[in-house]
Amino acid sequence: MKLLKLFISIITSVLLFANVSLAEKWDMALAYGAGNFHSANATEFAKNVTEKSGGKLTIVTHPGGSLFKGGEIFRAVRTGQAPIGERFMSALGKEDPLYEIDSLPFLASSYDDAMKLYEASKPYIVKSLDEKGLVFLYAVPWPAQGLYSKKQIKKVGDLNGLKFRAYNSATIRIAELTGMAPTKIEAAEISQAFSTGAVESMITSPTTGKNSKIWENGVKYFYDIAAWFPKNMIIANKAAWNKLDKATQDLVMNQAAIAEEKGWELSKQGNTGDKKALADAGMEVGEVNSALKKHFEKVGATMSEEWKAKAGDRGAAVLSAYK
Ligand code: PCA
Repeated sequence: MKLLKLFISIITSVLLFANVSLAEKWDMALAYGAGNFHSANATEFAKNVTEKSGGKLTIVTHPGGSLFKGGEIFRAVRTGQAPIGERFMSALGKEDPLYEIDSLPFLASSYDDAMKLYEASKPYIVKSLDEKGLVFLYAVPWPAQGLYSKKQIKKVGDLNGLKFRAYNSATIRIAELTGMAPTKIEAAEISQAFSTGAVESMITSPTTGKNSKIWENGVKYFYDIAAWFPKNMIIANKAAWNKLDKATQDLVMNQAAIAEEKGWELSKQGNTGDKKALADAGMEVGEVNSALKKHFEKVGATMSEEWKAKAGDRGAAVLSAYK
């Protein structure tokens, strides 16, 4: 009898221990506000994984940079301070120029091309992340990037000297090549930067303009140049990943694929809906004239050459797979 009791107690502790070690909780770092479609989509992904994992993995999202700011998320996930997070891929050019491919102006200026470019670059990006101890889960583009300005832009010279809000090296380079004065500012600080007069123009999606109620900060013009479709990517720390059993890893990957498809769809909806929202709020939404368009295309061509020189053989391989 004594032996039986001992046996039961050992089995119970082993089971309890096993249960504890199998139940993981992941805090997910998101840079953009809770109302943004990327954050909403990630929250849905987290909820689905949590519900379907049978208690093995709980993912809790922290939008709006509340756990880590956008600029800190890549390192936080890499070092395991956050097991999972979302990062704007093309801000990571210093880590690997391949991550910048979706911010090269006019390389892909439709959703179909953006998807082709994604497919061509994905194997290299997944491998590069893997080498840094990261597991790639999914990526979703922002709507087409357009030019916002407080002043009307009628000719190339109107860009000269404009205080320009940049979000990565590519947008800084565009500013340099068009005579604007760039300052890097996180999406969360856009409204403040425009209202204080720190900046007066930027290139970003209709979504980010809408989310920051940009019309309330003196910005009157949106030029739909559809220059590129930059992506956010969701990455996990590999050590955290390796703690999950195979079934849970499969579940996460399946839900990631579902979230990716939904995210692209939401992005497409935002690409039309959010432009309409800018117009409804009283902004002038239109195109740039052909001289300006040519000017931006020239800038894009210069940047492509510069990028090719940085990205070497892997860059060339992606571009030839894309074309
Ligand atoms: N919004 C983000 C990145 C690209 C976009 O459309 C931003 O402006 O920071």
